[in-house]
Amino acid sequence: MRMKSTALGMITLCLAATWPVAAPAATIGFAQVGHESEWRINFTKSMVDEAQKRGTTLRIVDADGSRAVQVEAIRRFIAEEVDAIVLAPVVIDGWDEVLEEARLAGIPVFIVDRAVDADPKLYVTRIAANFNLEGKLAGAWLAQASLGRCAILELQGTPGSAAAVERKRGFESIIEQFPGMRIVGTGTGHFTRAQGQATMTDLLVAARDPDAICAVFAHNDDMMLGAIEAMKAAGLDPGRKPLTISIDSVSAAFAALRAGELNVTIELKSDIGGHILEVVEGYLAGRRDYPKWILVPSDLHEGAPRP
Ligand code: GYE
Repeated sequence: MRMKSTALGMITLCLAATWPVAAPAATIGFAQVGHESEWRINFTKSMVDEAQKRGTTLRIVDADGSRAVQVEAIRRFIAEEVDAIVLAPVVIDGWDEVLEEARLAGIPVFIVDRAVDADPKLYVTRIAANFNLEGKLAGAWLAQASLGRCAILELQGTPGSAAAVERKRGFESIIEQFPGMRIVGTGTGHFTRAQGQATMTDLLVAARDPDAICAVFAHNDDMMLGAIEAMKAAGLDPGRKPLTISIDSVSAAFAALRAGELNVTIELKSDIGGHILEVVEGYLAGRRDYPKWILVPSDLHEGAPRP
């Protein structure tokens, strides 16, 4: 009896040594920002679909816009000994301590979408679009459409988030080249439709002459869709005056483009789950030559056909 089981054990060992053995499916913890916009919901879905396709176990925490919840989620992922952590951070700052904890536990971290200001040694890479370029594209479109003369209202995304900071910076870097272009009112709409509408209502009340507003720039489509309602309620004709520019290219924005209420939306791909998991699993399989920023390219969509 004993002899038999030893022989069997040896056979098993031999097989393991000579046949390629499939790597066990990875378990990945994903700390997601929340569900504030159509873009975000599409992004979460693309992660779920892609994980399913690959047989990857994905544990998702929806932080509902809270950094504290994300920090707690990362600590839980570390305690659960996941193979990798994917962090889509709400805001830029406040990550060093928890990322150092992940490093000490030997768990690689991948930053996706918004950026962090943590020491780059604490994460493998960041997979994201160029938010600054998106702001510049929006500013350049408006400079041409208004011939460099425009009083602008701006709806900003979540304060302290890389998407809001960089889109504002990129947009301003273009309009400050034109003495006739100016942001005359600005406020945050936290990337949501409801707050975009509320903030635009306030900005229009505060504007000395709402009819003189030449354009509205919103850091995402959802806020713009809310703002369009506020503009209409104030008797304005969005898409004609003011001109309307936003970012994301979600399906509801295309409907607004077709209705002539939105002039332009800068595309930010949300189906990036495949791209992200490809990198994470490549790393887990031993690949180490990733740059610190893997760029997701932007694109531009206009409302009206060119003459
Ligand atoms: O534009 C917005 C979302 O971080 C780039 O977050 C992302 C932004 C996106 O809620 O719709």
